[in-house]
Amino acid sequence: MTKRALITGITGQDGSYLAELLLAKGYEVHGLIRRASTFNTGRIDHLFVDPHEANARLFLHYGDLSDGARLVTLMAQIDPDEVYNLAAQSHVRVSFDEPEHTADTTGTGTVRLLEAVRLSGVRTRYYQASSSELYGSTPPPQSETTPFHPRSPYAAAKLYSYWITKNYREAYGLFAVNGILFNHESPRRGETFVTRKITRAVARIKAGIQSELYLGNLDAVRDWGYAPEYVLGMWQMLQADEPDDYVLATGTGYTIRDFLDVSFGHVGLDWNEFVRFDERYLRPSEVDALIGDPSKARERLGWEPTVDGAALARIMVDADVSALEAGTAHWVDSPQSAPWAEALR
Ligand code: NAP
Ligand code: F7E
Repeated sequence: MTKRALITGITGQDGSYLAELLLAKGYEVHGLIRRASTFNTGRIDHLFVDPHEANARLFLHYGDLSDGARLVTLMAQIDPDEVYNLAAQSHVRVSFDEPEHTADTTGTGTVRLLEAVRLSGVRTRYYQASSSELYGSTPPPQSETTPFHPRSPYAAAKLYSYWITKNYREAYGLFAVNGILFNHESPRRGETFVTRKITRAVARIKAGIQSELYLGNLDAVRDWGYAPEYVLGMWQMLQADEPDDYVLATGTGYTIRDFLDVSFGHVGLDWNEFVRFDERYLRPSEVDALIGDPSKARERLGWEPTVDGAALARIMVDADVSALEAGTAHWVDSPQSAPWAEALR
């Protein structure tokens, strides 16, 4: 029997890698996509197969986490074996500018999706994209038993999602899990997150088309891993015998300065010559240090990350340099414009 999965946030970094993984495992994959005036499918264009073809296994559906009725309809239509809720307003700094919108999508959106599971009566397993931002100001190392202290509207919204997921597990017996994922990055990372902002700038400075890079706090510590390894962990959580919550992290912390050292150093440049400070990138309340303890995922799921922050920086710089040279700077491996135009309304 072919398994069916529904991914919200399929057009995002993680959604695109998860779709690849599930298709490779033989799943039929359904993705929720927001209608926009321009196409937002750049990260999944390379997976396109015309849905009229018999071998098509990836299908997109318009919907939004703010539209509960649509979620119920889709859930009943698709009848998925697994649901991955990756959709969110995921930018921490932006959540201070748009706290209400962030609460609506990153927080309330989760209960709308859980209600869609419950009301449609589908028998499915549910993955919730929880975050190391939940720990906020609680010092590292952070594990599944570390107390939470969120420091942003984003983290507060994710805290609600974490607990409502647990509640649906306890109240309704749903196979629902929280993946508490520490920062994970890739060449497909959004350009305004600090790692990608840096590696893109390295490529552009090396090519002579950018001369300065404006950043905020360089002292924060993050535990950066490689996104394709983290989506494997998501899938592993849904294959376990019992639903539970797991931390995914590398266990190694780097400062932004460390990431700058490796990234600029990789192409023979000194970041001190190019990086400038701009206070607009500071957060009203910062998360100083996140370093995860992934022992539980290693022991119970066999999940093992192999790429640490330094290796990641080199992967991302190499990808941004090649993409710039090839003239495909945006999504690296999918230069064509959206082929979905023929397949979507
Ligand atoms: P991302 O690249 O920002 O992708 C977010 C996805 O959510 C996009 O597909 C976006 O669609 C979609 N989305 C946003 N608002 C929506 C709405 N109202 N209705 C439906 N879809 C909506 O995020 P990511 O890095 O892949 O992260 C995936 C998930 O893991 C997020 O929930 C994030 O908060 C969480 N997380 C990420 C990390 C990390 O380090 N990457 C760590 C822990 C947790 P558009 O393409 O149309 O914008
Ligand atoms: O910031 C500092 C900034 O925006 C990392 C999301 O995926 O991971 C991500 O959240 C650090 C912070 O990621 C700039 O102050 C300095 O200390 O790349 P970021 P994040 O806030 O850690 C968690 C786990 C998630 O769940 C989120 O969805 O870098 N920083 N200068 C900067 N950050 C940005 N964005 N831009 C700067 O110019």
